[in-house]
Amino acid sequence: MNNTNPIGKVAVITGVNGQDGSYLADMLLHKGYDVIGLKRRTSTINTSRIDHLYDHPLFKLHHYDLTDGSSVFHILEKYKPDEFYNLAAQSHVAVSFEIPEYTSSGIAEGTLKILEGIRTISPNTRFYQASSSEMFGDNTDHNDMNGFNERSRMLPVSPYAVAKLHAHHMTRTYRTAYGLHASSGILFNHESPRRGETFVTRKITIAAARIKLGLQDELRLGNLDAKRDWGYAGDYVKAMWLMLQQPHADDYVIATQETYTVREFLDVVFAEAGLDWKRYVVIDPQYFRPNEVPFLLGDPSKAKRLLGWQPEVNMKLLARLMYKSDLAIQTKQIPSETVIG
Ligand code: NAP
Ligand code: G4F
Repeated sequence: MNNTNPIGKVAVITGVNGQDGSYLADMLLHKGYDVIGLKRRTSTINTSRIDHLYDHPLFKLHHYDLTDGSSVFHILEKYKPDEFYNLAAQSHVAVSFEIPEYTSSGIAEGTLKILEGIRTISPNTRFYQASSSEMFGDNTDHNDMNGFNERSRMLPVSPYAVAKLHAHHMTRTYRTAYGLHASSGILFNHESPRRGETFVTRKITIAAARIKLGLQDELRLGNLDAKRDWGYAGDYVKAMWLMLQQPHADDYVIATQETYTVREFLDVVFAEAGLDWKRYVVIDPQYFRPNEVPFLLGDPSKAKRLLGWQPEVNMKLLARLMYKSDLAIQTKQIPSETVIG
């Protein structure tokens, strides 16, 4: 497509300005791909995660919306990409209870529109679907001692998770019915300094940094007992790419196989800050959800065996690196003479 493209491969990424989209774009550009990033139109600019890519000769940005099938058809016609990564979603579980129809149609029907487009316009395009560990839902009566795997029961308990399960099965259906190279990554929670600011990890690391700097004096949170298998987004985008390099498409769990409570995440971050979180955290009922997923632990054995993938960053390292990043960001926002501690 581009004379300067060293490997002659084209990848499309929906949700390119999101956390994962930005890491995946960085990685694919580094490998020499032409990257076609798709983002929705917003009234204010929200491209901070990809601003560093604007002048990259292999990077192009187009407007698109999950709810607009014509936009994806045009992209498929124009580029006939080698790989298509579907990362766009209203990805906040709690918000999905407030806007269930929008969340659901974007994820479920939006994914179907892409699969139909690939089937009819560009059937050799390899497809990646961003499936989620949230699909396992409230599954605690099932004793998957090593964690949930690709065959574990799925019992989603949020509009977000139900829609993701729809898209997950649709991806498998297009694989088996039409022979598309369509894979799903069942990714457990993954975080980074680029994580959205309303997810619990980033909310905690920003608050700890601001409390340390005297800019904030409390942190309002919901359920501290929920357990999550938290990994690093930079590790997880490598798994997405590996899935599309396999001779056959399939589904893979991507996780660290370690689980911690929100409380334990607080312990690590506030210890790094030299603070006691119990002095600052206020439990606020507004952050409890109509349904909760109490426990997530993933078993990534299949990905280790078949993709050669394994995580390099564990929760404790991740929490510390996110805190340090937020401390640096928050420090820049105040005059240096007022910094304390
Ligand atoms: P994220 O930071 O919230 O990014 C989501 C992206 O989707 C953003 O670019 C967002 O655009 C875009 N988007 C939302 N609604 C859209 C619409 N109607 N049309 C087009 N684009 C839309 O999420 P992430 O953490 O990178 O996650 C990437 C994908 O993996 C998501 O599908 C998520 O559900 C899934 N996933 C994430 C995790 C995790 O722990 N991070 C785990 C499992 C699965 P705006 O910036 O304009 O909102
Ligand atoms: O950070 P969270 O909002 O992530 P959640 O709900 O696990 O979803 C994330 O991971 C999924 C994969 O399993 C993705 F599919 C999804 O797109 C998203 O990336 O909440 C984590 C836990 C929950 O149990 C929540 O109830 O933290 C608890 N929590 C407690 N206080 C809070 C808060 N969560 C948020 N967002 N804000 C709070 O104040």
